[in-house]
Amino acid sequence: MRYELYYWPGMPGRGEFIRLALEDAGADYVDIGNLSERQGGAGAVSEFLHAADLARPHFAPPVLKADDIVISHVANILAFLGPRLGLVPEDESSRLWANGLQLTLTDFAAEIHDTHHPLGPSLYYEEQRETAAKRARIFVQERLSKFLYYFERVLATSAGNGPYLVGSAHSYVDLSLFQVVTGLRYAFPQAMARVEPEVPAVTALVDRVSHRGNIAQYLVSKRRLDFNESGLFRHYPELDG
Ligand SMILES: N[C@@H](CCC(=O)N[C@@H](CS)C(=O)NCC(=O)O)C(=O)O
Repeated sequence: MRYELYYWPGMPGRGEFIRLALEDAGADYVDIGNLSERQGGAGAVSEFLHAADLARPHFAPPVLKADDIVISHVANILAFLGPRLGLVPEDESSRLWANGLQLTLTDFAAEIHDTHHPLGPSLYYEEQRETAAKRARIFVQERLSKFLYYFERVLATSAGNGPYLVGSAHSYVDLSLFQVVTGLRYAFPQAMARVEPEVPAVTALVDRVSHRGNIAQYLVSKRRLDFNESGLFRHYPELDG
């Protein structure tokens, strides 16, 4: 099975949550948006989203294609991939728990995005700087620690050699929390330096994930894209109060 990932080129963005699961499991996949121009490249994602013959059009990437199954939304894609890649336990209650945690990360990601785009994605950051400064201040003072303390609390119940978010084994949600914390360290280095000592289990999870065989190799490969100011996690020093 060769999976096809449709996501905007040149940035980790929300596509990275899917890449990490595929990479961790050593799955065969094509990152369509980052193919060379000759191979279809950047325009392929837009073409795919707007194809007139799609019976079920999708609103926004990431979109994953697995033969004739086409899925959008990070949490939905991971709920599909988790069992197939061995990245979630088998029982229904654990799968629903994993999906709930992933949806909390979806909410967290939306709030992180809104620190630099509080008025919406159709305006440039430069057109909403003042509102962004207010929004980011509240995010840094209240929301950042509230979300991280929540995950710390979940990890306090972790069994096994974790810390793990779901039961006593590594899961796709661990990979996504790794990505969120890594992105936050890039976007808000000062705020994270203050909060991280208070969430040692979260930090330990990030460390554990970064040392997993396939992930460690992926992180130093060309497939791992750098954070930048086009993506979800952006570093604007003025927002990192
Ligand atoms: N809830 C969706 C959000 C998808 C999303 O916001 N995608 C962004 C890129 S990261 C996009 O292209 N949005 C286009 C738009 O909102 O108009 C998910 O979790 O995948």
